[in-house]
Amino acid sequence: MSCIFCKIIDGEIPCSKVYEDDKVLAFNDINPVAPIHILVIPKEHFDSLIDISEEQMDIMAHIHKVINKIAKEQGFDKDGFRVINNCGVNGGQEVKHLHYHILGGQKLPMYEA
Ligand code: IU
Repeated sequence: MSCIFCKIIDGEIPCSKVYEDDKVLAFNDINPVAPIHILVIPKEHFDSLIDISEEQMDIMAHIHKVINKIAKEQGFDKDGFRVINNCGVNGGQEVKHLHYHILGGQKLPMYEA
């Protein structure tokens, strides 16, 4: 098993854990680009968003439920935050294990799509 996020899930590689349940893990990004930068990943390995079948979509609702909970715990319900999913080569995805970035703690810069 070569996936680095699977190794983090298995405890082979340590992480700064923010939240965990039977389906997802959330931890602080090792290279934060905002004052708060948390990654939320499913424990089941999916290469990316596009690799989830219709039957497997329940995990997406769960991930969003966890993002909502973490955002409230971080106090982001007051000033807002950003959620990012980079998908595939053109999306700039570097780690091939589905993950959502939660960014907050300051007014985030905009970029042109
Ligand atoms: P991307 O969406 O695949 O580009 O983002 C991958 C993120 O995973 C990136 O922000 C890295 O800093 C982060 N990360 C990490 O937190 N821990 C790791 O061991 C590795 C990458 I590798």
